[in-house]
Amino acid sequence: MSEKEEEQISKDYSADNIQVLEGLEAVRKRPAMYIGDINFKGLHHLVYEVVDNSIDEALAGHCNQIEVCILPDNSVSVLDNGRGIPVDFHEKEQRSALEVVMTVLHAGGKFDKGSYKVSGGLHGVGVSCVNALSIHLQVEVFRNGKHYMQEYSIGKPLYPVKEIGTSDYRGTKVTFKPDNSIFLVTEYSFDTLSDRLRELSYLNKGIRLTLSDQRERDIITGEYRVEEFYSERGLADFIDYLDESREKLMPDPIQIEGERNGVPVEVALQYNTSFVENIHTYVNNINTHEGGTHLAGFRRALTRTLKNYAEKSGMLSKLKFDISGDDFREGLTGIISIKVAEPQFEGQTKTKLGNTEVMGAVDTMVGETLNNYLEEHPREARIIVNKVILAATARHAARKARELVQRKNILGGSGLPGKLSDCSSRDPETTEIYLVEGDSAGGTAKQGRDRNFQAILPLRGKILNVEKAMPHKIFENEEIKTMFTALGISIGTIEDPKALNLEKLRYHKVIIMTDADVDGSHIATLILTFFFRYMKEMIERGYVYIATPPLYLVKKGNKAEYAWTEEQRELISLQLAGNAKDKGVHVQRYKGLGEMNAEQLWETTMDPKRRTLRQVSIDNDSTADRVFSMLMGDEVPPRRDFIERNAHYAKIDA
Ligand code: 0RA
Repeated sequence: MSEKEEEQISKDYSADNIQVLEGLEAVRKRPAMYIGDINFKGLHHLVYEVVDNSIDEALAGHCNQIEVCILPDNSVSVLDNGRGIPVDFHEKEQRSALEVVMTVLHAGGKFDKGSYKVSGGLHGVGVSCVNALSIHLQVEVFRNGKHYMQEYSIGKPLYPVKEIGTSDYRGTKVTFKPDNSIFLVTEYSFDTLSDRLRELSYLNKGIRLTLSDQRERDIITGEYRVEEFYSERGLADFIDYLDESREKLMPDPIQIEGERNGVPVEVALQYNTSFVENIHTYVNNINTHEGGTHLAGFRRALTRTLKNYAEKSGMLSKLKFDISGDDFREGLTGIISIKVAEPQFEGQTKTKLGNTEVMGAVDTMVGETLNNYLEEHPREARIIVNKVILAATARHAARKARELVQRKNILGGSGLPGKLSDCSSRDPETTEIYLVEGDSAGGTAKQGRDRNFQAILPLRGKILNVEKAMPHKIFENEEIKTMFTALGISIGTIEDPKALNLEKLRYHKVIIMTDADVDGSHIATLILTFFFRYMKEMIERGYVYIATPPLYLVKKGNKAEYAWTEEQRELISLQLAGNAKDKGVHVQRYKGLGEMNAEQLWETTMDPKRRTLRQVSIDNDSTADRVFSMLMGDEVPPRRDFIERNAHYAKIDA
C-alpha cells in the first residue's frame, strides 16, 4: 500500500475507529485474557474461533459445509457456504458491516437480532480477536452474485471492502496468519485440529467439515492429507467412536433429544464392561470440563430413574448395602450437549455451567426418556441393573481397602514410604519428584540428583493397568499406594469417593522417567493412564511431565556429545568426524537409563539447565479418553505414538 493510501485511511478514522483500535490494542496487549494463552492452545483457539462463526451460521440453518485448510506457511483458511457476512454500508459506524464484524470486539451477531448466537469459542471473543492477533488476515464474502474482499494487518484494515469480481458461490472465507511476535509456537497440529472438527461434527449432525493440510504431500500418492467429518446420528456416533475398543452392553446407545423450558437438550449413553465413568458435557459446543448444572441434572435423573426401575423389578432384594450415585455411572459413556442463550460459566477454568434453569430441564428430559426406554427394553434394563449391582459390590470392597490404607498411613510415623528418597526443601512450588522405572535406575537417579529439591521414587515391576482393573484393586496396589503417600495427596471422601485433595501435594513437578524403549514407553503410559483416570487435576494444573533421556552418545577421542534424535546423531557424527567421514567416531545407543552413570543422567536428563521436560497436557478430553482406552484396553493397541499426541514439548528453564 502506498503512503498516500495509508494517509487516506488514517484520515477516515472517526471516533469509532479510534475505539476500535483501542479494543484491538487491548487484545494484543493481553492476548491470554482473550484466547487463554499464547502457546499451542491459544494458537489453535484462533481456528476454533473462526470455525465457530461458521457453525453458528449452520445452526441458524444456512450452512452445511465448512472447509478448513492449513496452508504451506501455517496460515489457516476457513470457508463456509453460509449467507456470507453482510457487506452493506453501516450508517452508524460509517463503514461496511463486514469491516465492523472483523474489527469490533463482540460485534459478531450484531446484525442478526432474530437468531441468538449459541456457538462461540470458550472465550466467545469473535473473529475480530483473531484479526487483532494476525499479522495478516483476508476475508472474502460471496454474496449477491459478487465476490468481496478486505485485508487487515494486526486487525487494521489495509483498504475499504472492495468488490473483486462475480461469483455463483455463496459464503464466507477467512484466511489468517497468526502473528509470530505474539505466539510462542506457530506450527499447527493436524491431529489437534482434526480432533476438534470431528467433535464438532458429532455435536452438530448434518454438517460436513473437512480439514486439509497443504504443508506436505504424501510421498507415494503426492496428495495432501485430507480428512472429512460428517455424522448422521450425532451423539450416538460420538459414543460409538469413543467406545471403539470397549465391550458394549447394549446394541445401540440410548438417545435422548428434545427441549424443556426452552433449553435444547441432547444426550446419548451406553454402558460397557469397563469400570470407567466417561461422561463429557458440552454447552454451546464448548466442553464444560468442570461440569455444572447440566451434569447435575443428568446424574439426578439417571440415579432416580434407574433406582426406581431396579427396586420395582425386585432385582435389589439380595443386596445387603446401599447403592450410591457412583454405582450408576461405572462403565458408563455419556455425552450431554445443551444449548443456552446466555451461559454463565463458573469455576477455576470457567468451564462449569452455572445456569440453574438448566438442571431441571435436563433432569426432566432425561428422566422421562430413560424411563420409557427401560419400560420398552426389559433386556437392556436388566443388563444395566446387573452392572450397577456389580459396581456397588466392588465399591463396598474398595471402601474397606481404602480405610485400611488410611489407617496404616496414620500409624506409620511420617507416613512417607521407605522407598522414597526425599529432597530437603519443603516448598512444593520448587520441588520435584522423579518417578523412576526400576530400582537400579532409581539408584543412579538418587546419586545424580540435586537433593535440595529433587526427590526420587523408584517404581518396581508392572504398574497396575487401571483401565482394566476393578476400582478397589487400585487401593490395594502397592505401587499406587506408595505414589499417593509420596505425593502427599489423598483420594476419596464419604460424599465423593473420587474427590482428589491436592492441598497437601508435596511437589508441583511430577516427572515420569522411564527407559527410551518400547517397555519404558509402556510403563510411562500405564503411569499416565493412572494420572488421567484418578488424578486428572494434576495434569490440568500442568504438574505432570515426562523426562527425555538421550538416545545416543557420540564419541571421538575424548570428545563426546549426546543426541536425542537421528538427525542430531548424524549432525554430531559429521561435526566430530570433521572432513574424514565417520573416522574414529563411535556411537553408543542407550537402551535404558541403567546404561548411564549418575553424572551422565544428571547432565542429560535431570539438570534443569540442560534437560528437556515434556509437559503433559490434554488437548481434547474425549480424544484423550479414547486414546487411553485403546492403548490400555483389550484390543491390540494401535501403534501410534501417544506421547507425541498428548505431550507437547516444553523446555523448562531452571
Ligand atoms: C451476521 C449476519 C448474517 C450473516 C453472518 C453474520 C455470518 C457471519 C459469518 C462468519 C463466518 N461465516 C459467516 N456467515 C454469516 C446474515 C444476514 C443476512 O443475510 O440476512
